[in-house]
Formats: sequence, structure tokens, C-alpha cells
Amino acid sequence: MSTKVVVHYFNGRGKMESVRWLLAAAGVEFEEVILTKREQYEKLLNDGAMMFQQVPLIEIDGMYLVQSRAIMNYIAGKYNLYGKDLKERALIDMYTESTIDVMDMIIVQPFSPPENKQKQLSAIEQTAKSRHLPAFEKGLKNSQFLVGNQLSRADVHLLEVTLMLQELFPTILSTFPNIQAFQEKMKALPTISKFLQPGSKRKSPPDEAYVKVVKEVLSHYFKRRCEKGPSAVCPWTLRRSKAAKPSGS
Ligand SMILES: N[C@@H](CCC(=O)N[C@@H](CS)C(=O)NCC(=O)O)C(=O)O
Repeated sequence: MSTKVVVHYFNGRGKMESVRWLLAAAGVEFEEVILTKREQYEKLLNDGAMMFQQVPLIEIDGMYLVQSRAIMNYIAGKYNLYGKDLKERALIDMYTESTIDVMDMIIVQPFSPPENKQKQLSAIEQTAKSRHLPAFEKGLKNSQFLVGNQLSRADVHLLEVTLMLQELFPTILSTFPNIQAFQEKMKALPTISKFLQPGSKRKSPPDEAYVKVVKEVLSHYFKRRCEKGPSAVCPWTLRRSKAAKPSGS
């Protein structure tokens, strides 16, 4: 096992991007093993590196860590991004879960049937605006940080999720001045500023190539999804429906 921090994931955001953000905010240098082939995933399986046969997987401090929340809890605890006591930690966890609720909706979107896209986008925007962003706006009313008087993982996750939301809905923060001011201060922190520069390990929004690779590497998973119902979009469904058409049509 490497003595450096190594993250094993696709060349995209998915469930690993918040881990990358936390490492970057903490100023931790890390290496990446980018999964592009099914064989790489099978090798990790055969090596027993993935406790639940899933990525995100990271190598850190002589351990193989899986489960994105567990990974982030470890990094936040180790690098002092988890508050000064249990009560602060509980508040940080509540904010963190809210950001995960929003990010999960965004992450799955490229894997959903295209006909659902508009409906899903509207749901994301509506939920973010009416439920999540108002709570963060309030939390930042009299403070530079969401919890206590120091940077925590909640701040890092909030910056990440608000930047993701703005990619989809450019004016979404127009009625949230505290979050806008927060973003500017966060972007100026040296470690964050570095991560936001082109060429960093921050990943771009998902594109078709990323979706294709994920579907190939995790073919067992998407095959199961396809077998569950005709609405799932996957290579097998497309192949089956094409094959079912009479030739020449
Ligand atoms: N609860 C897990 C879920 C991880 C997960 O769903 N990973 C996907 C890729 S993002 C995976 O490896 N799926 C393969 C499978 O479930 O067999 C976490 O948060 O890490």
C-alpha cells in the first residue's frame, strides 16, 4: 500500500469529488488512480481493497477506506475540520448531510433517462432554493463560518455544492447575499484558491464520455439496473431495443 494518500475513482466527480475537496482544503497532496477499465475494478475486488465492492476508495495512513461518508469523517477529524466539540460536530454533520442531499440529486442526473432531465433539474432547483439554501443563508448571518469560529468541512461542502448549483442555475444565489459573500471569502483561502485553478485535481461536470466509462467499469451494476425495468437507460437496454426493431427501420 502506498504511503501517500491515493484516491481510486473515475475521472469525474461522482461521490469522490467532496473527498477531493476536503483533501485539497486541508492542504493534503494526493495521487489519483483513474478507473477507465473494468479490469482495474476487478483487480481492486480481487485484492480485497473494497470492503463493499464499491468506490470511492482511498488509501490513507496504511488503510483502504471506503464509504464516502466514512472517508470524509476521517479526513475531517484528522485535519481539524470537524469542530471543537461534539455539539459543533453535530451541527457540522447536519449541514454536511444537507449538502449531500443536494449533491446526490445532481450526481445521479446524468445517469437518468434523458426524458426525465428537465423534471429532475426543476426539482433540484426548487429543493435547493426553498429548503437548503435558506438554512445556509441564515447560518451565515453573523459569521464568516457556518459553525463556530473556524473553518469546518461544512464550509468546504457548502462552497462545493453552491458552485455546482451555479453551474446548472447561474442566478440561483441572487437572493442569498450571505452565501455570495461567503463564497468570495472561501475562494480566497490559499488551499481552496489553488484547487480552483485550472490543472488542479478538481473535476469538470460530467460529460457523455464519463458516463460511458462509469457504465463500462460498473457493468454489473448497470446490468442489474437494466434488468429491473425498461425505463433504465443503459447500453443493454439500447442494444435490446435496437435489436428488437425490424431491419431497415
Ligand atoms: N454508500 C456508498 C455508495 C458508493 C457507491 O454507490 N459507489 C458506486 C460508484 S459511485 C459503486 O461503486 N457501485 C458499484 C456497486 O454498487 O456494485 C458511498 O457513499 O461510498
